This record gives sequence, C-alpha cells and structure tokens, in this order.
Amino acid sequence: MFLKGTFIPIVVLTLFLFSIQPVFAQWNDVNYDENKIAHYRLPDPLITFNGRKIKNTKKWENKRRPELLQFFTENVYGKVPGNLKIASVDVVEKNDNAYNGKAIRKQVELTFKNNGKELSFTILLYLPKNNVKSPLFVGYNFYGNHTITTDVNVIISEAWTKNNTSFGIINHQLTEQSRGVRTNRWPVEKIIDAGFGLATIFYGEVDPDRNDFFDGIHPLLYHENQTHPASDEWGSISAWAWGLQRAMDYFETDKDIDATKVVVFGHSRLGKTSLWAGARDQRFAAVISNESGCGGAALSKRRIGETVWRINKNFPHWFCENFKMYNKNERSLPVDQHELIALIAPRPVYIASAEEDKWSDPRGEFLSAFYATPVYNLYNKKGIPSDKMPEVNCPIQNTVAYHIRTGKHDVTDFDWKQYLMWAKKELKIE
Ligand code: GTR
Repeated sequence: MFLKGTFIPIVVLTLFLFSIQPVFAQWNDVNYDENKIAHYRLPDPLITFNGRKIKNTKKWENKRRPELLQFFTENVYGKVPGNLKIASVDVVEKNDNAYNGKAIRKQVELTFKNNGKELSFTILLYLPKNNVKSPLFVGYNFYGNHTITTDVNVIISEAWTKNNTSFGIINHQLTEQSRGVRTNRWPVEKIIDAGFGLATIFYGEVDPDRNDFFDGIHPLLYHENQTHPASDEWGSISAWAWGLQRAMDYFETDKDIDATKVVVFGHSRLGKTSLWAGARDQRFAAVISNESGCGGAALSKRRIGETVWRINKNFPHWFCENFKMYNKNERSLPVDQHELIALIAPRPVYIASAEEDKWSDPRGEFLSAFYATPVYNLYNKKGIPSDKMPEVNCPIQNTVAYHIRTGKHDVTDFDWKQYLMWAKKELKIE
C-alpha cells in the first residue's frame, strides 16, 4: 500500500533533482572571472543609512562612524556580550638575553574569570634592548608561539590545535616537533633591528578554531543556560579581536612598551581579525591586513573567489549568525568591506594581496582601500589615488597603503620589509 502510493512520486522527484543538479553546481561554482561579476552597487561611506551626506570629520565621528560600527557589530562579526577585564597578569618567564643579547623576551599570561570559568592566554614578547619604550607589532599566530622562533625557551601551548602532519601536530596537541616551523613568517630579528617589539599570541588559546562554542572565551560571558552566542553575538573572529584588545590593555601597563604605537597585524583569517580589532578599538595606532580576503578587506558584493555563502558554510563559527542572512544575498548588504577599512580612519591601514591568491580576491582588497579613501581625505590623509591597481611588487605607501606581490597566500620577507618601512614612516619612528 505504502510502496504503491509513494514509489512513483519518489522516482519523479529523484529524476527532477538529478535534472536540476547542474543548475545548482553552476550556482555554487567559484567565479574567478572579472567579466562574470554581476553588476553591483557599493554604498557610499559618506552617506548615512538615511541618505544624509557627511561633509566633515565631526559628522563622520558622531553619526556615520557609529552607525557603521553598529552594523558591523550586530550583523557581521557579532558583539561581545559583556565587559570582561583581566583578572590577573603573570610574567611567567623573562630574559634579557634573547636573540644574542639584542632583545628582552617576556612571556606574559593573562587570565580571565567569570561564571565560575577561567581562561588564560600567553603573550610572547620580544622587545629591543635599548632602554626606550618600544613601538610594537602585535599579531596572532596559527600554531603556537613556539612556531615563530627557534628559541628553545618559548613555552609550548597546551590548547587544542588543528592537526597538521607536516608540522608534526597530531591528537590536536602541540609538541617540540613544531618549534620554529613558522619562522619564515616572522622575521623577529629584522623587526627588532628596525626598533620595534613583537608580541604574538596563539589564537587557539583565545578561541579554538572549530565550530563549537563550549570552549574558548565565549562561555565566560554566557548568561544562565546559554550554550551558543545569540544571533547578534560574537563569532570567533570577534572573540579573537577581543583577545587583541585585552593584550592592548596589558601593553598599556608595560613600561617597556609605547602603547600609543601598537600596530595590529594579521594574515588571512587573522587579517580579518586585525581589521576588526583595529576598527573596534582606536587604541591600535595602525592596522595591517595581509591577504585577509572575504570578510576581511575584500569587497563582498563582487562575489569573486570566496563568497559570503561559502565562508559561512565552511566556517560557520567565524561570523555572527546574522551574517548568514547575506549568504548568496550580498546585494542586500547595506555595507561592504571598504566601510570596515573606513572605520580605521584616520589611522594608517595597510592592505596587502598576493598575485596567486585569487581566493582572497586581490582586486576586491585593492578596491576596498580605494573606496575607503574619501573618509581618509576628510582628515586630509592620503589614501589610494586611483582605481587602477599598481603593478606587482610596486607598493603604494600612503596612510592607506596597498601592495600586491608575486607569489602565493603567505607572509613573506617582502611583506614585512614593506610593513616595517611604512610603519616607521607613518608612526614617525626614528
Ligand atoms: C581559508 C578561508 C579564507 C582564509 C584562509 C586562512 O580556508 O577560506 O577565508 O581565512 O582560510 O585563514 O588561511
């Protein structure tokens, strides 16, 4: 009876689904062709949501900047649902003889407590030994502080880590085997020689990069019976940005650091994070986004390379739930990522791309810098003067800076050379 009644409809439905499958496949294909971008309109950062033109910095600061910040907070990255202060600071290790006597090394553990729960993360600091307060780069690393240096004294994190057999990471635990595996991305000595300090934190200590909300910092701010952030509350990017802000709280208390000259840096998902931290917290003096792509510097409305739908599907925990409303629906987004860059104004911002990193949409990253420029111009700061992309390896280094270099998705010596030169100039460091 049951079979008779349902067999034919099921066959018909199956055949139908098969026949439309190519349509869906095409829909989900990644576009890399500039000529196939559907027409889109970018919102003007200097026109308010209700159509008012912003003509001066006062109106920008009192009206437009707050409404944009609120939109990004509630609909893209998610708000931090409470005020969690550092409960204790513990200098777990300190040495004045790092890098052949060039640098001071400090390993500083910050602890947070709430709801009967506790979380700690450790900042690894290298500061030039020169008796002046150091300007500083701060940025997260992907695989633990001990991966950025061969220095045997750097403590190995016990936090959950993504497995990576080429780095000898199995069972989600870091070991001695991965010490120094990321030195190529962190030219510590060159940073020290340029007169900067470096602070880095393993991002997994603040929130492990997996789609669950039981670990990391989120549970410390849950209200009773809450097990998941609300639709407008923080995803992981927002949590990581929060961690950078708490590191900044610490820098303000460290007499060896010039907290007015802290450059927040990040690559890829951590570049999305540095942008969001820099937008949210004006204490960061300058911001660097290295190949941050979708949800970072790249314009969402171009829908080229990684898209909003794809990023939310592959990484459901990065953004807030509300951002999923814009899956395959970027057209209805009342903002785009150039306005995230504009939130950093008038502070210096550097956006960098790599030629082979099509997934991150280099042109979309460049255009964000270009379309944020009118806000910098309000402050008489120089941004990106034309919508023509520069040649590869020919940086534009104004207060808004941009380069596209040859090569792949990575952080290279070329990138750091530019960042050091530009940061010295913009922050007026001798
Ligand atoms: C990719 C992701 C990008 C980027 C990158 C990374 O898989 O699609 O948005 O964040 O990871 O962080 O390395």
